[in-house]
Amino acid sequence: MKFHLIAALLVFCGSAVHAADCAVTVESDDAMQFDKKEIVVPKSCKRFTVRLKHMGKLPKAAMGHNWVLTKSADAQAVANDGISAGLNGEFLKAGDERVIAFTKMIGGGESDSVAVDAGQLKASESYTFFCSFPGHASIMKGTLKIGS
Ligand SMILES: [Cu+2]
Repeated sequence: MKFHLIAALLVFCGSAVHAADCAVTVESDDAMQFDKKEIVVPKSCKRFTVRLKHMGKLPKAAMGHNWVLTKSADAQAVANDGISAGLNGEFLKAGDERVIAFTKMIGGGESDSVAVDAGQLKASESYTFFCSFPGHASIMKGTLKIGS
């Protein structure tokens, strides 16, 4: 069992040297900020993993953050429609098809990650990531695009 795990790690590390980095870590805090305004997904990535970390101390009921990806044209409406879903509903309308990917809502000291199906993203489209906690999206937002 142990041998297989080590072998798998070696294969993973070996290929990672040549492959594009198909993951990013986004940090958030008690000051309602993401540490990134732009994320570029390498064109060669089929899956792109976003890890969201909350570096603050406040609980999610007071300063919750999530990472939601939509087309830029949909971002504001998705944020508005999510308010009535409440904290238990991740501040996202249930089954909202405009949402491409999202992490759960987290509080201080917590983290979550989500794998984005990068194959469905278009280089010609404008994508926006944001936090859907009420009032946060106006500050906690950025753009995501496909790299060359
Ligand atoms: Cu937030």
